[in-house]
Amino acid sequence: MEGLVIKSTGSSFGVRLDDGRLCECHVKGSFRIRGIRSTNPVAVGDRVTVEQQADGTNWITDIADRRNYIIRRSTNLSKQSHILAANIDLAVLVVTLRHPETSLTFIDRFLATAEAYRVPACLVFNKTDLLTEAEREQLASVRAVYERIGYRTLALSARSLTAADRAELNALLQGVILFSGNSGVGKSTLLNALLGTDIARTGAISAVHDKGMHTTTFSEMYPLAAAPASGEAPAAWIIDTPGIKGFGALDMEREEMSHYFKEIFAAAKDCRFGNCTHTGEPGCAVLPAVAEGRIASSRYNSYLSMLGDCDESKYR
Ligand SMILES: Nc1nc2c(ncn2[C@@H]2O[C@H](COP(=O)(O)OP(=O)(O)OP(=O)(O)O)[C@@H](O)[C@H]2O)c(=O)[nH]1
Ligand SMILES: [Mg+2]
Ligand SMILES: [Zn+2]
Repeated sequence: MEGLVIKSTGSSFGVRLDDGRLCECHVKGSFRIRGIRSTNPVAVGDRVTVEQQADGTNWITDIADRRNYIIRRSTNLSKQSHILAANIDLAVLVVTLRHPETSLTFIDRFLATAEAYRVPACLVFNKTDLLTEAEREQLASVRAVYERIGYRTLALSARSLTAADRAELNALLQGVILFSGNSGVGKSTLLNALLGTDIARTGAISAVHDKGMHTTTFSEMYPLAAAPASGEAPAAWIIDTPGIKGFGALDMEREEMSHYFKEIFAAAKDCRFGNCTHTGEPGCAVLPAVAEGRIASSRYNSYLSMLGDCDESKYR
């Protein structure tokens, strides 16, 4: 039997078989994807083959080749990595300027990772209802940084979605959509608002730390349109994921890091040396672009911090 992995708790997987039936499956301990050392060999979004044993249990026996996936390497530089989801049409990074505050470095690390894995990404700035007038201006300038690079950005309040927000989201959300971001930014709240039900659990953010409390604990995919058991595949699936703290650079080479920062990559075409890392080489075209404000300094700093990860892992 063939199906789609729609839920992952780490130890078991929810699979929607192609006839519309849902079943709980397990994976043999020895089963590993070639070439990827990850904590989870099977991820939400994977197409799998399922075999039912005589005792009624279901086992995943094969995983189809992935079109793409997003992988997160833990920031503590352990070699372990975790596949957030596979076969993604769009990664939506939900971020908040306040309560909690998403760092620009976090945004850039996420976007660079998405570029590295060729997953289209966009940004949803949530909780705009909590912003002061001054913070709204800050939001506008942060959005402008990303829009100028070519990333689509939306600003909204998931708690009170307007008809215009809904229309914009529905046009954007086609295929398999990954919702990612720090804990407490409102991923599950936005999902519920789109589905019109309180299907995903949400949780208040900590008053003491102004951070989320990791309410969502496993990844799950929700159909945006057709009912899951109707046999007919829905037009869009949204994957709600647990909040993440940070993104470490993957096994990227120093020289290729700038490929994942679109505007740095574009400016680098004019660098004197093909292997320029934009850290002081003569004839570098990126440094003047940063100095003149054509490249945001926050983006350049994020680039440097990811380069730093490469060095650390190399000289360890
Ligand atoms: N004021 C305001 N609060 C919001 C908004 N969206 C979400 N919240 C609140 O933020 C808190 C966290 O929301 P969740 O949806 O649980 O956040 P999450 O991103 O799913 O968090 P994790 O599952 O922990 O990763 C809840 O108390 C929500 O009600 C918003 O637009 N405005
Ligand atoms: Mg959640
Ligand atoms: Zn350069």
